[in-house]
Amino acid sequence: MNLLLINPNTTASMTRSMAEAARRVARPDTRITAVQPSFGPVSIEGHHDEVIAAAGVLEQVRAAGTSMDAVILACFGDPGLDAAREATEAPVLGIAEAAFHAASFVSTGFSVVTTLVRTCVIAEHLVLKYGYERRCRGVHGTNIPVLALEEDGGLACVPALEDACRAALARDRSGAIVLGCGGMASVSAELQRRLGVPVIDGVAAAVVLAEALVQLGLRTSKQGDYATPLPKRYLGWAGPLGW
Ligand code: 5HY
Repeated sequence: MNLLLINPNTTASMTRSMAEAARRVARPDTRITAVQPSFGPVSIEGHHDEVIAAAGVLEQVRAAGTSMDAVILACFGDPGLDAAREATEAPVLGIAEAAFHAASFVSTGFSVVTTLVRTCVIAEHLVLKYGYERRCRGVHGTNIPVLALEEDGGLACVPALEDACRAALARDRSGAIVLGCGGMASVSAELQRRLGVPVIDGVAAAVVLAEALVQLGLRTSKQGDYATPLPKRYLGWAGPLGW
């Protein structure tokens, strides 16, 4: 199968490191194409970044056309997820939603450990949107900037992440950790080794869940709100995103 991994920010090295994490868990016959938008923020750390990144997601979904069997949005805010599902029949998975699903299979309650404290509300909104308020026991920021995770594979951030995870597990009495950034994919195995509890990386979770949906022959419904957008002109720089 053909899997499109979209990094909604515009940092190519982060696209590459998430593609590596995806290929580590993908089936041998899964071909992963990793892309990022031609415009937008180098990292997504707030509402303003997210809105522009969502348009970048739509640019890449439209560019892929019908060539992909599934699409992954590799940013923990799942920017543009619903709009992307309108734009294609292929299943579209956000790494936050995928991680919440995976965590709920292995724990009665999980904690999210993420980057800047200011982004915690974005994760909390997704917990409510996806109906995980009874399983997510807390969202915790570390004030580690997204791009700090790009330096030497994020290893320098592991001690601070480990401390934040231990504090979250104790405070929330939770049984698993969901990592709140695609850039943490490269350190999830090391954190799980150190913590001894399930540590869920949304990039890996989204890959295997996407493969499962394709294997089940499931595609995004075109009945109702995920129906293809109505024919409409978009003006200005958004012109190419019109229908
Ligand atoms: C992410 N930002 O996964 C989110 C993490 C965050 O550029 N990739 C980003 O802080 O919300």
